[in-house]
Amino acid sequence: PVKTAAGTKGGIERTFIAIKPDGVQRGLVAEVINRFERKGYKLVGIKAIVPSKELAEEHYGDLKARPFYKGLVNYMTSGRAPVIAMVWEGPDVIRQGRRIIGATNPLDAEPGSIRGDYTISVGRNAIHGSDSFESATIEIGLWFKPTEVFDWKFTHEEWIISAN
Ligand code: IDP
Ligand code: MG
Repeated sequence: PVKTAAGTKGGIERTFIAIKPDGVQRGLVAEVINRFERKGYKLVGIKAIVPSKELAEEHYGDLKARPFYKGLVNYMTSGRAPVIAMVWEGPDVIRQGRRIIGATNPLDAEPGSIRGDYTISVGRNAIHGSDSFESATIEIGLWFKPTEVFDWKFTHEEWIISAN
């Protein structure tokens, strides 16, 4: 396939997707992976991790001033279930990933999206996805070492991504 620059429409991108502890408790790991996999996106990194307070605080650094920030960090770091951290790759995967996930508040999320189908509460919305090329780059770097992200090709890539 032609490699359009990441961050431009149709470009091959990588995004950070994380199943939050409530999503793991709810048994949604396979369901989330299936929705990205069946679309044609490529899993290039995955691990279970209980994030440190520092990692969770940095990940959600832009929300520091919000009243729910402390609860959000506690929810991510409690260890009552790990976070399933993933990197997914493919054309427009950052924006498409947000569509697959659905709106932040599950009550606004479309049926057919993960949050729309499985969740009710904004404080228990099961999944995270990077919201821009910039945040995807930062978040992948925060959660993954370079050696934990893999360059690989589908043997049938030409049947998923056309050159034009
Ligand atoms: P996003 O996850 O859709 O990108 P953000 O606005 O970046 O949404 O918020 C990050 C996370 O913070 C949300 O997914 C949710 O878990 C939590 N959050 C956002 N707003 C609220 C709220 O009003 N109450 C409780 N938690 C919230
Ligand atoms: Mg966000």
